[in-house]
Amino acid sequence: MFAIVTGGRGQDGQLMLKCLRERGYSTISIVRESSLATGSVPTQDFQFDAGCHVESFVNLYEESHVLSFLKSVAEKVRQIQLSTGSSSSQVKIYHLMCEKQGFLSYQDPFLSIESSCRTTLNLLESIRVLREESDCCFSLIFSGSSEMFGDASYSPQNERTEFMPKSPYAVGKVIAHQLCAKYREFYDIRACTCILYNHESNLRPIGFVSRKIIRAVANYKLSGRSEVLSLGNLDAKRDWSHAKDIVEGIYLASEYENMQDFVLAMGEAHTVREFVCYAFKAIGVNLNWKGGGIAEVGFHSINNDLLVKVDKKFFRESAEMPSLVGDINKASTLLGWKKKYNFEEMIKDLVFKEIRLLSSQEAEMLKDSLCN
Ligand code: F7E
Repeated sequence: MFAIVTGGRGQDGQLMLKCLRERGYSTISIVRESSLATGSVPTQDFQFDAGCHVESFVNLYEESHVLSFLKSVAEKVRQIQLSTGSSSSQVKIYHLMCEKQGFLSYQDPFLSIESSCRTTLNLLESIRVLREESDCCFSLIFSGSSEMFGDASYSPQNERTEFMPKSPYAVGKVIAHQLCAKYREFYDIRACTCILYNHESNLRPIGFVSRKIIRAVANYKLSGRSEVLSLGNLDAKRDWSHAKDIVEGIYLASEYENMQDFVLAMGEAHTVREFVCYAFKAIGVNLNWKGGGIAEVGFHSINNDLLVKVDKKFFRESAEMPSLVGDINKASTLLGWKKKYNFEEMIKDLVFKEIRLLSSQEAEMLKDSLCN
């Protein structure tokens, strides 16, 4: 079993690679040229054997690069088949990379749109060309976003809900999604989109509100000192899931014989304020809220430490997405997808992991300072 994962250094890429390796896949992780580990080889020269995991760079924006990369993968799969007698010639491509997400896509709309559309089209076209030339059967699983629904007039959204994208990022995702659907219908290529709502883990950068909150809570637990957590709109609502559950859903979608698009979400929306409350609750702290709007603050209910405040600079104003909720009936019914974490369990898991992460970093730093 073979798989290629684009965006291999991102949250979803890392979790997808782990999920695939645990299931015995040989994997190729496509990463940015700048994040290649020292000693990595250019893609066309990579050694790819059964059970191996390689990391490489492919210029996904260049059609000829994508084609020659997939050609060399098909050839290596053929060699592995010959040498091991294996009959598997399927290669799944999990296309998870993206640049300039959400409202940040206004900073570089070309990059944001190209990173979805051009790369997806290059992969689809290469798959189409290679289908005539090789026995290798590629399938493509594209990661869409709830932001494709943008200003949806009703919730929950499902696979048939009209798209009303609000940002260049979301426009790019809609186009790439439709390309996958068209190639599936017109050329009978195995391609689908998983429409992903917010999904979090400790691999998220601090720029995401989930990681910002859990980092602050973990710091508070470890240091006991209150560094006030400054947030934007506490009333903003999101449909948050654990990223591990979402990756499991993507995997099940990729296994589904008759490829189709799936919405993957928790199926309920919560405010940023609720997220903060559950995060502090995980370390045994209840919050008392005072004031409202920009003046709202959250205090430790027992010792009165000031723990949370609102800062206008984190508001998105007109770029804010409305509250969206995913309808996961199709994924639950057809894929048998079941989530391990509810909203509270997800936050607990993230907070405890963050505490372990910070404690081990502190232990490392202490060790370093003793050695120096
Ligand atoms: O914001 C509010 C903020 O930055 C969540 C991406 O994966 O999901 C992700 O995008 C909410 C927003 O994620 C702060 O206004 C309040 O309403 O964690 P986020 P996102 O923008 O929803 C979608 C589905 C994607 O497709 C994207 O690629 O939290 N919020 N206070 C804050 N947000 C941040 N970042 N920081 C704050 O202080």
